[in-house]
Amino acid sequence: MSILPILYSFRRCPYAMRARIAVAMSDVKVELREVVLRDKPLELIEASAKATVPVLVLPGSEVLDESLDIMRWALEQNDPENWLAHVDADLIAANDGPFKRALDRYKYPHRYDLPNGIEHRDQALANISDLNERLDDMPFLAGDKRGFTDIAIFPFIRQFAATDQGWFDALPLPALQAWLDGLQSSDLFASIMIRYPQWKAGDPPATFA
Ligand SMILES: N[C@@H](CCC(=O)N[C@@H](CS)C(=O)NCC(=O)O)C(=O)O
Repeated sequence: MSILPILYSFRRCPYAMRARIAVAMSDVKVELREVVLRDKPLELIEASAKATVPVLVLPGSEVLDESLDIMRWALEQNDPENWLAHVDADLIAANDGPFKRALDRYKYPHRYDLPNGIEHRDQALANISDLNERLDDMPFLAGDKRGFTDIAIFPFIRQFAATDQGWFDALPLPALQAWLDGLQSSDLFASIMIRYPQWKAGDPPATFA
């Protein structure tokens, strides 16, 4: 058995991004196994039958298969920027629930038999306008410094922005745009977006963080 915790991840998944960011911030060493979603390894499915990413398998075989739990687990080991003091559960629930639902339909309307995603784009816009209002008053979503809430939410806003970057950039939401720019151009974000080849059983462990 590996002595390091094993993190099953997919580079472009926003849930996996927030888990990797928290793990990187905590500086806890893990073995990273890059998953291709259409070709999931048996080891992932055996660890967690729902087989979403991210999944963290701890030595001793406890399994965390929710990204927010992985973030908490990492930061409970080491939380140098005190991120756990800035958890706004309601805001994160609004992101993971209605916003994510609208984002999926905006980005992939054909998967939902929709002619286009405009209606859902505009629903999502109501949510990000609320975030912009909050960011008019303070630089981050739950205080003066980046924290758990920002990290949990921004990978999804990034995906929303990238769906039609020109449209997003033209929105009159300067506080939100500046917040997103700052987080996605950070060294921390660059460090978790390094590419790994697809993991196969028998590969030497790829360490992360
Ligand atoms: N609630 C889960 C959601 C994770 C999730 O849905 N991840 C997507 C990728 S972004 C996934 O693995 N989907 C399964 C699939 O596409 O087969 C979490 O927070 O970790």
